[in-house]
Order: sequence, then C-alpha cells, then structure tokens
Amino acid sequence: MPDDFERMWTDLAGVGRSSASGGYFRQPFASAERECHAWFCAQAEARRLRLEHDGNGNTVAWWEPSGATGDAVLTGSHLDSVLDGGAYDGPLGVVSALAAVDVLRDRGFVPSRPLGVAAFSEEEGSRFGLACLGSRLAIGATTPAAARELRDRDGVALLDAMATAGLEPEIGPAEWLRRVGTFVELHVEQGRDLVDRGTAVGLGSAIWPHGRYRFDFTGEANHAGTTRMEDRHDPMLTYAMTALAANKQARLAGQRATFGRLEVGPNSTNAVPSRVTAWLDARCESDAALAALVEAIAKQGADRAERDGTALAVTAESVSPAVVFDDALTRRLAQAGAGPGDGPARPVIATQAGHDAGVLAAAGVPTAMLFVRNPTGVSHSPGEHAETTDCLAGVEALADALEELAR
Ligand code: HGY
Ligand code: MN
Ligand code: MN
Repeated sequence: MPDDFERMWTDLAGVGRSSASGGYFRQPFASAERECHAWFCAQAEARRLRLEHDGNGNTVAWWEPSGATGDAVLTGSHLDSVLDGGAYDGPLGVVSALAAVDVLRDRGFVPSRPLGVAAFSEEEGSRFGLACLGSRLAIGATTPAAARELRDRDGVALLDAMATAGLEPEIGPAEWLRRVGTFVELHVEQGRDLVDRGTAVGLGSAIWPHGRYRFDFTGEANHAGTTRMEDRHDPMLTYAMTALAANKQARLAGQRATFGRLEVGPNSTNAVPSRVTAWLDARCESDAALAALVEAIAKQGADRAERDGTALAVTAESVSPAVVFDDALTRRLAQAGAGPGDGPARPVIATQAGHDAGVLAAAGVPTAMLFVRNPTGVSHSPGEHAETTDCLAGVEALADALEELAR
C-alpha cells in the first residue's frame, strides 16, 4: 500500500507547481486544478469506482459492491489550492481516501454500504471569494442565484469559468449528497497541536467561526508631490491604520485577523490613491466574538476615515458559522482500529481552518475529521509539509474509520 500512496503523491507533485516558489496554483476550473480532477478520475476508474460529476464541479468516485445498501459513507476533500499554496491542504485527503480503498481491499473488506470518495471544487474560495463553494452549492447552503453573481479577479463569472473548463454547469443541490449518511474528511493539520502532543493522527472537535470581509476605502486621488500632507484624503492611510487596529484587536482578544489581499487604484507610484480595497479574514472562538471583532475593526476604520476625510464600506463576502463535529461519531472513530493494549484514543482537537466537512456538518450530515501531523504547522504556504510515515498512518486511520462505518 505505501507504494500506492507514494506513487499517487508523486503523480500530483508537479501539477500546478511554481518552479519559482515551489508553491501550488490550482485555482478552480483553471488548467492545473482540472488536471488534478482528471487524474482523480483516472485513479478512480483504475479502481473500478463509478464516477459521478455534479453540476458544481464536484467529482465523486463510488465503491458500490453488489448488495451495498443504505446511506452512503463519504470521504475525500478538495484538490484546489490557495495562491502559492502547499501540496497537502486538500489533496492529502483525496489521495489518502483512494489509498484507504486500496488498504480495505487488501484487507479483504467489502463495504455493506456505498462508499464515496469526493473531490470538492473551490474549497479555498481563492478564485471566486466564497469558501467551500462546491460543497455549499451541493448541499444547498449557497443558492445558484448567489453563485451566479460571483466573479473572479478578472471579472470572469463562475458559470463562464466552468464552461471554459469544459463543464456543463448545472449549479445547485446535488442528488448524490442526499444519499450520504456520514462524512469523514482527512486533512493535513494546519497548526502544531499534533506536533506538541507527539502523535501522528488526531480527530477534529470543532471549527472556529470565520469570515471574509471586503473593506472598500475611498479617498481623493492627487499628485504625490504637489499635494501637501495636510491637504490629502488618502485611503491608503486609513487602510494602514485599520490594519494595525485589526492586528491589535485580535491580539488583545486572543482571536485571528488578517489583511492578506489588497487592491489599490489607480496603483500609481506618483499619485495619492483614490481607492484601496482590502480583504479581512477574521476567525474567532464563537459567532458572537467574530461579530464583535469585525464590528470593532470596522468602527476603528470608520473613525479613522472620519479623520482622513475618506470613506469606508465593509461587505461580508463569506461567513462560516461555528461547527461542532458529531461527538458520537468522533468518539467512535477515535477508537476505530484500536486494539487491546493500544495507547490512548486519538486526540480530538479544534481547528481555525474551514473545510468542506464544516459545510456538511453545518447542514446536518454527521461528520468527523481526521488530521495528520504537520511538523511545522505551516499551511497556505509552499512550506506546508507532512512526513510520509505520518501520511501512511493517516491512510490506515482512515481505512479503520471507513471499515468501522461501512462494515
Ligand atoms: O481558509 C481556510 O480556513 C481553509 O484552508 N480553506
Ligand atoms: Mn483544505
Ligand atoms: Mn486551505
């Protein structure tokens, strides 16, 4: 089995990888991400899994032995990446799911339920701005009407991007998801909890609520040289003070706030800008704390705008409520595969990272997550990594979980 996992991992290693940074650019419905989906389809067909494509860009590979009945057990993750992302965030869950099917077959296991491996589209929201777009559309958490309004940074509409990629978009609730009784997503940990605990595999307890908010700062374009400092209405200044305020508010509250994306107009070296658009990513321990943090940051931005003679408008673009994973399912999987005398059950840890598992859990699908140790905790970066031995431990743990659920 290890060679299956490592061979598959090697297959994907070069797809969408930047030779300059070593990071990945697998934006949804662009060539590299579609190459990953095509690879996934080929791997599924090689395993005689039945492929199903919904109109949202999601792909599901089904293992349905004759006699398999009842609610399906679903696993899988996503193949898209953030800009200049790591290799493991997403693909580890998809490759591990295919490898877990190999392990189960090597064990002579035959599922009594249909078992599906999903590759969800646009989990990162890196192109169209809405996190977990594919799973949200499939489960009905986002309406087709709202999705049709989405544009990428070049103004390309979602449906046009899907059609250009050769898909026949029919976005909306997916029939296949109604057949799913439980979902288990394996993912590289995007933090250091497992490292600090000295263990390779853990389970997820909860996902912090998090959101993405567009801050539009508008001011007055003017000459960078002839305009006295006291005469300016500079949106860059208002933005800068707001970014500092966000950092301070989050640090004081023990939460998370990041301005990682910025657009400046007209983006000239020798002109005071007329507008600055900045995207805030905020994550907190509770829905109330998230609302309070964003409100505090927006208020400090508005107060600064008053002083600078600029204006600020804040728009929520993607909000994910707090998610608590199914406790009974998680406890059952913490013990799955454990033999007498095995050590303590797998640790159960919270995460601040969003996942398709969070979308399905929020929609009422009994869901659990498995996390694989990340030695540095670094993620959304070319530096993201997981040791092969830990990845193989994750595959075994996922196989144990699927055997437990589909026996
Ligand atoms: O942004 C996130 O939390 C996830 O990695 N999509
Ligand atoms: Mn992910
Ligand atoms: Mn991610």
